[in-house]
Amino acid sequence: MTTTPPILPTYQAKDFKSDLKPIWCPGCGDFGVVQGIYRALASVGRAPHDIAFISGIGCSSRIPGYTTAYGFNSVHGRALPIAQGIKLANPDLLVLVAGGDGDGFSIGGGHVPHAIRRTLDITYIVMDNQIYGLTKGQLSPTSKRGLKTVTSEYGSLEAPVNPLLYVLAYGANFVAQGTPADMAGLADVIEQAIRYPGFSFVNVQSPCVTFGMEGQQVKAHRATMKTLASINHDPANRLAAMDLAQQYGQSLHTGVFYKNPDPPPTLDGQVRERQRQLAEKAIPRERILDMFVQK
Ligand SMILES: Cc1ncc(C[n+]2csc(CCOP(=O)(O)OP(=O)(O)O)c2C)c(N)n1
Ligand code: SF4
Repeated sequence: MTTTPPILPTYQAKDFKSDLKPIWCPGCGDFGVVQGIYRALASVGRAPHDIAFISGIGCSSRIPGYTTAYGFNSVHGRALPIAQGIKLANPDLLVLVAGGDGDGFSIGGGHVPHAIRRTLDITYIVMDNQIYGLTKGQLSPTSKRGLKTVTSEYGSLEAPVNPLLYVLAYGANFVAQGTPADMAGLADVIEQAIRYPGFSFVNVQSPCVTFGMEGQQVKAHRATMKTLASINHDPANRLAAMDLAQQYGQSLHTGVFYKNPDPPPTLDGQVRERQRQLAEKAIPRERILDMFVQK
């Protein structure tokens, strides 16, 4: 007897769009980022109810509400630890994390190395606009030296954080950059990041047209961006990726900087395996504390 294979549901980008109307300023790069996420999720093909989308606080962190996934617009700088807890509690979920450069590399910067070294299977998308947008234009960790803002009337005296180099230096296994000026390229790197088994990082150059640097607009990226494929970059070469990442702030390279072809085991996978092994030993719950008694 032949069995008919099950018909798997297919999704379109519109299935991930919620009824909530974004309140971002007209022209904000984040409009393009959410479109890129819809497209990537449609290609990955997981149901909206199988996705947990966690963000911090900021204009960009509103993004989960504009999708049909389960969302948590959480606490400034704390999206990564919350997302890791969710993934450990329910490893079957597809877990996405998003927020601004301030959320991720200022107040939340201390969480990034730990998410990288644990390498849970989650995807972190940073909307990097080099400014604090929600709070009306203060210096952010990625603001250029010399930038004049409401908190740096005479120009910033501080050097910016380089998010690409930061995550590569801490050993991230998947690192990419995109821009809403290239929607197909952005959707592609987000899809690759989601499919990568482990912590994956996508930096999106997402202009803040209201408080950001002068002339910073999505259409301006079209003229300056350069795809890594066009310069024959080998994404398996970590040192070459670090070399290119040093051009952050001067050149807009898009595509996959680094993809470790031999991903290490994920923490969620290892915890699940250990739970399985311990379940085989069938240690009664009431005896678990005895294991910690000094011999
Ligand atoms: C603990 C805490 N500190 C400060 C704030 C104020 N605050 C809200 S959003 C934000 C920064 C927003 O910038 P960014 O994360 O880069 O996101 P954007 O708005 O630019 O997308 C700050 C400082 C807060 N909400 N909570
Ligand atoms: S303030 Fe800037 S980051 Fe916030 S919605 Fe407006 S353009 Fe976007």
